[in-house]
Amino acid sequence: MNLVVIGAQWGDEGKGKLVDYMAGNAQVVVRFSGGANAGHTIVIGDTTYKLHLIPSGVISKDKIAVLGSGMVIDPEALFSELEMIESQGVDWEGRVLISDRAHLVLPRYKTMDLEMEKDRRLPIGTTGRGIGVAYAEKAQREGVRAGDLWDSRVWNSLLPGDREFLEPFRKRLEGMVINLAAFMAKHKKSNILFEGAQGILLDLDTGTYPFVSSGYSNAAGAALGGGIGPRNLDKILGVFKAYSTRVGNGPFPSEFAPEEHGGLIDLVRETGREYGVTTGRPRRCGYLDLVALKYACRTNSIDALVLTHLDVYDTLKTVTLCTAYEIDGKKVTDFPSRIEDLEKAVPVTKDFPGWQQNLGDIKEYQDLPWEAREYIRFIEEYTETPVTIVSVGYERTQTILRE
Ligand code: 2SA
Ligand code: GDP
Ligand code: MG
Repeated sequence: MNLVVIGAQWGDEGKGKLVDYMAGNAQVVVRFSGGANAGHTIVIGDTTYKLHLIPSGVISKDKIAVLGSGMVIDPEALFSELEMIESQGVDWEGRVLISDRAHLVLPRYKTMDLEMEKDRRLPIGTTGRGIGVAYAEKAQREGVRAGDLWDSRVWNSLLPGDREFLEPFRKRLEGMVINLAAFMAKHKKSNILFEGAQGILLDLDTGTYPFVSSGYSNAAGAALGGGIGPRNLDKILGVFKAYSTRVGNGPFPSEFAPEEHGGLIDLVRETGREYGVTTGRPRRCGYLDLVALKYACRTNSIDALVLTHLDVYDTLKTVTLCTAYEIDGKKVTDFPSRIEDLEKAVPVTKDFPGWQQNLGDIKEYQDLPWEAREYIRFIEEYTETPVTIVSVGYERTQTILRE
């Protein structure tokens, strides 16, 4: 079975943790988009792995981890990440493969990214990893793909500086670069897990444009960036948190007001460790936004939702979520495309009684307090999508499977 895991909000929903957990049933894990802007955290016992480019499945010994065609790969960042996981005891040799169609990030893209950001009238708050430039070069048909390192026609057409930078990687990447479509055809009987990056509200097409990243975070990207056709995607899981976060600029209708609930921001940020894995930036925090989550379900064919960070709300007397927006005096439940509307939107909220107990050790769904189950029931009813997995802590073991 081919399973897709995507972020159903603005990223950092806990995709890394879930992919590592689900990798147990897969033989191959394919990251289908993004680059070293992403930060996926996996905690196993005392060890914390912070991955940016390498698929989260790499932590499990016998899995093949593929960097897919939809990715933009900074080769320097890739090798420093491989060294890092190696120093943490992960034996990756022979298990990390790269699509020959994946694009490479050159050092000058990172400089351009930072410079463009300075000149923008509406700064995005990019991670400075050259992501937007790499995808722009790809769209302009000026990009360099991993497989092009051995294409003499392309190689000879590169700028001398770019060739000089890439030269050592021709050797280092040799043996890692594959024809992904052929690989997928060969593995058609395997269970393949497709790992998304960022979240659907940062997707170039379905996100809050222009405050988005430049890859595909939408589930549809799993086919394009993963080397298979769309009918071969069997199941789509959308990961979301019990609340919302966003790093960088752009509209965030359910963002906590600075004075909200005497420190709800601090509680969420500190308990949920809401700091950027790549840049260390504090993440903006807010209520769970069901208008946005329903939009994610609609535009990604999400079969089932995975709720994470429920434990972060353990101490609250009241748990609140957003059910609609009020825009110019009108109630809106369809996620708008206009930034102006999203900025004007006043969240319409609904309160639920808090459970006020620790969820971290609970293993069975029916052992969750009724207040937590009621919160989940409402989310399912609103989004018309079942919540089949609940995460109650950052450890691999703190995961409740419902079915
Ligand atoms: P970019 O660098 O061009 O992709 O930035 C464009 C926008 O996309 C946002 N973005 C992210 N949002 C959440 N998490 C991301 N990964 C890191 C993490 C972020 C970090 O896991 O914490 O460390 O800051 C990620 N990557 C890109 C970005 O903030 C811009 O709003
Ligand atoms: P990703 O980008 O979606 O993989 O998520 P990140 O790794 O950027 O951020 C998620 C953070 O939350 C990481 O620090 C995880 O270890 C942590 N985390 C994941 N699931 C849970 C959970 O259920 N509860 C808590 N408290 N933390 C979690
Ligand atoms: Mg992240």
